Amino acid sequence: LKLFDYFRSSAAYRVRIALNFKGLAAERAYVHLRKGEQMSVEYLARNPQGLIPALETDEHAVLTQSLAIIEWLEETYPQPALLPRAALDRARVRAIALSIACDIHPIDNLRVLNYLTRTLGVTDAAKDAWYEHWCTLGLGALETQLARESATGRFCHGDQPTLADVCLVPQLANARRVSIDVASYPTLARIESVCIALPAFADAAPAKQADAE
Ligand SMILES: N[C@@H](CCC(=O)N[C@@H](CS)C(=O)NCC(=O)O)C(=O)O
Repeated sequence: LKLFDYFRSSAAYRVRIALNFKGLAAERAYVHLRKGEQMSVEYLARNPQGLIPALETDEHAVLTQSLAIIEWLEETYPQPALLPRAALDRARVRAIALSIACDIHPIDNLRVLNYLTRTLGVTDAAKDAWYEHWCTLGLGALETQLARESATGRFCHGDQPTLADVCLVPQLANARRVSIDVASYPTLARIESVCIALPAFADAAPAKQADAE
């Protein structure tokens, strides 16, 4: 396995957690997003979207989209599992994961923020307000959901880590980077503290990566 990675990419961070959780080693190829390496001819040949992560399998298939990659890992290396067994439980876990991966993360992505400032000419302050608005809106809804649902346990779903936690922890790291007060989401912060005590999560943290700056 070879992961096309960037330490600060929260989508790649999800895949790093999943790989660690399943005890899988992956070679790394670093793609520096701030230097625009995701738009190099070489990388675009692998992923025409120009987004990190991508995972190259041992058979040289290139997988893209972090959740598709993690679902592939789950199907190929089922244990330990990141999805519960029952269909209703799986739907809840996927819904939490997708509320982050589809509704929070994409509109706060680097290329969106660059478009706001470089193309639409909004100020840095307005760009930061955009980020905070969408991030706090999404995290607030997730806090309400997780706080009131009995299916929430030590982790987002029950007492084992799932795909939902794999998405939550990197998104909270992103929120902190833009000075959002994570403590104001007590359920999310509590789950995060349980997750980061596990080596699979801790070792995937941006600061621990070989390309960290
Ligand atoms: N939905 C994609 C999102 C991938 C994504 O947006 N990756 C970001 C880093 S977290 C990226 O490569 N951004 C480059 C850019 O915005 O130019 C996934 O889950 O893999």
